[in-house]
Amino acid sequence: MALKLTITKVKAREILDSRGNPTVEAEVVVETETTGKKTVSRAAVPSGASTGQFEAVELRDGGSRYRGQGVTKAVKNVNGKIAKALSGKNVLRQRGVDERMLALDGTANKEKLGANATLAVSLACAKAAAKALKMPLYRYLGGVGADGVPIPMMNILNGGAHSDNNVDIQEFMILPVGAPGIREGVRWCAEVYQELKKLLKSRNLSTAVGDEGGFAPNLSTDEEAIEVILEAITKAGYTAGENKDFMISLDVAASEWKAGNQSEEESETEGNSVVRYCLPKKQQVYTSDELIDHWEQMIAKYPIYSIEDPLDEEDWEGWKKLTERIGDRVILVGDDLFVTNVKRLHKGIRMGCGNAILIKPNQIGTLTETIDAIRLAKEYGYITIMSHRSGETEDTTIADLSVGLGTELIKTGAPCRGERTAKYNQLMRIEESLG
Ligand code: 2PG
Ligand code: MG
Repeated sequence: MALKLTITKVKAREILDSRGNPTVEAEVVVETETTGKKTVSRAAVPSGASTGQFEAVELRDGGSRYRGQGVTKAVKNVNGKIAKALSGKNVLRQRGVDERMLALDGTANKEKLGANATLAVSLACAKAAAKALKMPLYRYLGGVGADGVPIPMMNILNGGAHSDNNVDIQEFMILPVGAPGIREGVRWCAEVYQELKKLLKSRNLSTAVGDEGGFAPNLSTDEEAIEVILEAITKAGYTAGENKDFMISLDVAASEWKAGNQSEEESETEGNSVVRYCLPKKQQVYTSDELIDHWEQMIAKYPIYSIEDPLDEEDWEGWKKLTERIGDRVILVGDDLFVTNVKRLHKGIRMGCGNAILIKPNQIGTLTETIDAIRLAKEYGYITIMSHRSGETEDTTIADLSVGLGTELIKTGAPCRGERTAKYNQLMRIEESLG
């Protein structure tokens, strides 16, 4: 007889995220048919600041309560429609559960139910299934395939929409590529982080932190951020470069830099990309082609492992050119470009845009669709990176997803702020249990 874990209750509530904004937490109760034993699990969803235009809809209430950010509508959707639709379903059929929610919503971007409502339930279902089977979530998701822990990308200097300083690039990350595992990797990163704090202090620069726990000082150029991080790596006793201890990664979040289209005259030259960029803080202007040159110069100058969203989410032609130009030397990560969406990833694969995808479950709204995006990426040799959002909760599910679904990397902020360290701490526990 097939095992059945019946969903007997689905319930949501409004809780706070790390920026003090409300978000959705869902609770799912399942009953093991053979024993009648009940298992409860919960999951909370995060929220972005530099949100991609093509992400699934995060349903917010509007009005004056919580300055319009309330999620009572999404909570109501879980407690009403979703609870009713899932009642009695077998939680082990994750795809069936998620497809039921997709059908109930009926829109392409989940605007009716809200991706915050669907994802909270979807993840809580997976966690309930794993718990009822007495398995860690990563093992339930990955089976015997879950046998490694990803390399962390720690965002130790924040700019862009994540901080109030004058730095335009959103994230400067360090990757302990030479570390023998996550425990050592976390230690190396934390040591560099503390060294960076000391360095900034000695230069009378701010050591206050941004949304993701990285420092957010004012600097004269964005390149200075890389220089000071490289100095901190050296001061901490490590080396930076290919086949060394550390590499650097950037998240440009260039969709935030888009400044409108070029005039017809400007775009007349064949092959010219039509997107124009303006760095919001420094007010520096680039065409797409100039920005492509800029990234080529940057990777020649610094030990850069990857650049995320180096161009706008609609600058497909620019992405194609950039990938042709430097895709053999650096990882080019689509975040706002792909939004964890197989349709957009398919387009990127077809056109030759990027060679890696950032995986944010709340960009798409269900676990099943997240798994589909990872599968497609892997099929075409794209690197996969599990990711947090700038507004997070203490929920550590993405740590298990990264191991269970086998993403090569994970980015979940600095080794600072509880909602960030919770994920790294969970990865260290998982590494220990993998033996
Ligand atoms: C990003 C993320 C996470 P946000 O751009 O990659 O670091 O930021 O959640 O604000 O979209
Ligand atoms: Mg990003």
